[in-house]
Amino acid sequence: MKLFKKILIANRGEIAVRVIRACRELGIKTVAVHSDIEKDALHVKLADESVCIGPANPAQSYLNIPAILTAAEITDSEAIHPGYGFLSENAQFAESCATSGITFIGPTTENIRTGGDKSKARQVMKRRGVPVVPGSEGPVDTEETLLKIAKKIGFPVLLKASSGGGGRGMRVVYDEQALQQAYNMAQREALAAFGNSEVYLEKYLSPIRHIEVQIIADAKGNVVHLGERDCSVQRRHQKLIEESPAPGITEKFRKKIGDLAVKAAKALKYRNVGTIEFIVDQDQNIYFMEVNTRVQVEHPVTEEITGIDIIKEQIKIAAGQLLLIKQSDIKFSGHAIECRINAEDPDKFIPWPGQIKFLNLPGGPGIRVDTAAFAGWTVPAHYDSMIAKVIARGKTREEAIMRMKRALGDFLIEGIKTTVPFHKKVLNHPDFIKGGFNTDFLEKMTAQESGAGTAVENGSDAEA
Ligand code: MV4
Repeated sequence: MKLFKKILIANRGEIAVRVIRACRELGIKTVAVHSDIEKDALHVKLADESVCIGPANPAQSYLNIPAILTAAEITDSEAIHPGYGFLSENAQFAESCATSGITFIGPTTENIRTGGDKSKARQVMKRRGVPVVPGSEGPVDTEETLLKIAKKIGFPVLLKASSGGGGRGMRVVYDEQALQQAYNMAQREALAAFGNSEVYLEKYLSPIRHIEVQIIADAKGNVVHLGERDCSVQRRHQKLIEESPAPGITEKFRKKIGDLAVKAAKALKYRNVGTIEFIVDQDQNIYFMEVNTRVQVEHPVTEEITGIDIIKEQIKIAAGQLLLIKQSDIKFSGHAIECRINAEDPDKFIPWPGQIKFLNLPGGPGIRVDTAAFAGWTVPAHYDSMIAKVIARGKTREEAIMRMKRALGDFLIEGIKTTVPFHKKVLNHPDFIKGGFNTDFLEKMTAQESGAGTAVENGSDAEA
């Protein structure tokens, strides 16, 4: 089967660079697109061709569908890779690509629509026997049903926007008195944020672990999973550290969550790469949360322990190839951890854009760095603050942690602040080292710090 001759990458930063690397290895020519302020960005330098698609404001450039489709047409690009964020989960964009005769490298428009409708996805799962958290069957449209379901499942409950996701548009309700007002507010907020007031109800489970499973599916309905990732180190729904395998889980649990992810993908008639997100409670019960219909930031940890290049698989499946990998071919080896390095104040997590005066990226045994940063480059204030991903692999979790600590020590940067000192703190925390913590880990860590007044040393960092 023939692959594409040329792909346009409708993204920027490290993921654009990551896609270019996969294309190089596959012998595919690449086209970068960029905004006015990014003509000197690394993805532009590395691509075979580049096209300026508009001003710095993402709405006028990286989200500008007509400009991107025009860029694809004038460069004779056969396919578009959307990366993550921006247009990657925009069903209308996927459809416009198809209309223009350009292959969208991702799932079907239908998959994107269902994935974007959290209440619908939940319904599909429930009907097909994938466990979901107790709650409403589809959106809640009257106050009577709301109260009836809340009483049945018991408080606390969680109101979620159908068009939300990733923690956006969620509201915890602790008792009956607060229910009605929360419902009205949730609907109003959902309408304002997503243009859709629909909300649904779930029992609020806490504490929980956030565990997701990478899947790959072809057009014939063959599906494999590439194991799980534990993403429980989050701050305000922003993942900061991810790892695979999930610490402390048994082979039996791993098979169970993997099989559920495959079942979920089949229920959705899913095609291409995707992630099935679950929450796991204290009793190891697994519940479906969402399907993410894009390649995720944290995909490298899975690549590191399976040896499978997820971006290449994405491209091959979009070109119509069938899966050559069987589940029994997939072997998991060692442990991988990813730290997201953001250009932010490491204590307050406020963005800290500016020019990088000096940069030493870590390397050496077991270290991979996915980045588009270089010395002299100015981190723009207009986009996401993530500037690098450091991925450490080891034969064991202990070895991966040790290597990550060494790599973070080698991550020298001057001119801007980064979250490197934060990561050093987490990697030295006894609860992180133990593994198997919940999503409340960071809150607990921060509370301990301020409570005991134990300032962790970070004075040796090179940040300005
Ligand atoms: C939940 C939950 C507890 N109970 N749903 C957050 C991201 C989105 N994908 C799903 N999320 C959650 N859904 C039920 N029924 C807990 C989370 C959750 C979370 C909630 C509050 C604060 C931090 C969190 C971190 C991860 C997941």
